[in-house]
Amino acid sequence: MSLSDLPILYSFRRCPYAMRARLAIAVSGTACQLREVVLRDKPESLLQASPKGTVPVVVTTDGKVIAESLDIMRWALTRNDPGRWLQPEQGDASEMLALIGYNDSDFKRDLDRYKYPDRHTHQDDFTDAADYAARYRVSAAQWLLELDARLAKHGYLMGSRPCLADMAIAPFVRQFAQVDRDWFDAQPWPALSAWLVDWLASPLLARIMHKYPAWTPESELVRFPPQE
Ligand SMILES: N[C@@H](CCC(=O)N[C@@H](CS)C(=O)NCC(=O)O)C(=O)O
Repeated sequence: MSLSDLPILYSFRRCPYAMRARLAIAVSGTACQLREVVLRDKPESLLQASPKGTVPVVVTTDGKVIAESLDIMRWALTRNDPGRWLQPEQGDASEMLALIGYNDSDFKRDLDRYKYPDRHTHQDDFTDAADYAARYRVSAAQWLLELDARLAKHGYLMGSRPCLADMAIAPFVRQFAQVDRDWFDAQPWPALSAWLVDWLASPLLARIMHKYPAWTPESELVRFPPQE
């Protein structure tokens, strides 16, 4: 099959939503043509496919547009799920989706306010950005301690092997840890730290973090996942 016949994946390397989509696409071995996007200069074809203009977006071979990262993960894993990410070893799919739901709402809120307090203080009538960041870091840390307790039991969020929740959440914990790595490493969450370190060192992550030039309509087609 030629590259131009493959589903199109609009992505941005460091976006945690795009990272989780690429993790699922790579593990499922679903070949796509990758279009690396510059967020401040989005391609017209992306905006036509998905006017909300977020990444990741998949346009399937029959023209269906999937514009939510979790839906892209499910699409890829429904085709092929060699690690059984859709079936957690412990608990069930609704518990897994609840964990991801908390990540995508409350934890993401805390993460954004901790990472970029200056962008948000005005919304909450706060004047001191450092105080503001600290407040949201406390809120985020409460949840991360809960994740640590889960991870301490079996190594992964829902058992002894990774599932969708691990892969959907890890890119956001990575971002949180990067804000102040020394502070993160000093917290009483050894199982969380070990889980993150392990994921950061994984060959799968290396595969999905390959750097590609920004796509333009004139670009050569790029296959994702890269050949092993
Ligand atoms: N709910 C969406 C969120 C995706 C999202 O917000 N992506 C960010 C990049 S990390 C984005 O595209 N933002 C639009 C922009 O910055 O213009 C998903 O899960 O795919």
